[in-house]
Amino acid sequence: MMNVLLPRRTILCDRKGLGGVLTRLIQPWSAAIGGLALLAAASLPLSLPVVEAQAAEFEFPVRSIDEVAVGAMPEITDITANSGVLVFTSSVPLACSVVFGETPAFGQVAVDLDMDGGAHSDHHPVLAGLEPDREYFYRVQGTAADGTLYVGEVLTFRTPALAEAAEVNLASLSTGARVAAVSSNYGGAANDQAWGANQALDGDRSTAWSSAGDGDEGFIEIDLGNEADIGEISVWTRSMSNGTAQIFKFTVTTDRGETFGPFSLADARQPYRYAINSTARRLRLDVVESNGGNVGLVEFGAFAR
Ligand SMILES: [Ca+2]
Repeated sequence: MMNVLLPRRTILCDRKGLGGVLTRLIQPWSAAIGGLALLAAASLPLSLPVVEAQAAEFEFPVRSIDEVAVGAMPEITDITANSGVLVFTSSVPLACSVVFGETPAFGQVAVDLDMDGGAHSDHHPVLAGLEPDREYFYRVQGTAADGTLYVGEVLTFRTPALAEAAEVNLASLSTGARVAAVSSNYGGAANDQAWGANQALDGDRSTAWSSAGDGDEGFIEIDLGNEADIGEISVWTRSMSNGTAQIFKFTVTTDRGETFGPFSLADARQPYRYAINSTARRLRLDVVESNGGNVGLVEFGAFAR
């Protein structure tokens, strides 16, 4: 890798090909830095004001990476909770890097593992050490053998959350559960209509089962489709801004006749989980205490032990 000795003074570079000439400021440097470090150093915001170029011996061209993208723009693929891979094919061999981080100031750089100190055309640097469920900013940069620096736009991607998702909700419509009985649905709706009981099993926080004014008489019975060893249930009560429809206490009874609870619900903001440790095919939730009205559930869940 060739080191570049840069003097302690302002260095300016033209950035053409990204919608006109944008001159960016890189300063000050006093030590020999490697080409990759230079790439990282070039990760200054692209929105700096245009200033006049000087020090011709230190000017170098900066162009859009669009100009060397073959067919598809660089993109992050195979994103897991902890890593991602940049896939990019360039028409010009490049020493390629990706600067990335949780802010547009980046802070980390990934390079091709198979770079072998040279420029090439098939790039797949791994962005490692990511945190789950975070947004990341990144920019692709590559240096060609003639010194041209190709730079992409600042883009973002998001890592998924860690796999709580691996836990199967046995009381979900998507896993074969169904509503066996319900005290009522608001407006006489069928179970699969708005406010119908299915909406407590649909995995959607924007929908809810609402009874038709059942208050403390409200209940819902769920058939899991198969007998299962159940460790916990989760209950998310609905509520209304007029101070009704919220369940405060409930019991759960299995088709084997075991009753658990009463359990208390702290609020209507989220689901709460309760251990029942039982074997059952059907689970019936009975409201024990509420503030009356159209009680119901945003979601109900059951999880294997
Ligand atoms: Ca729902």
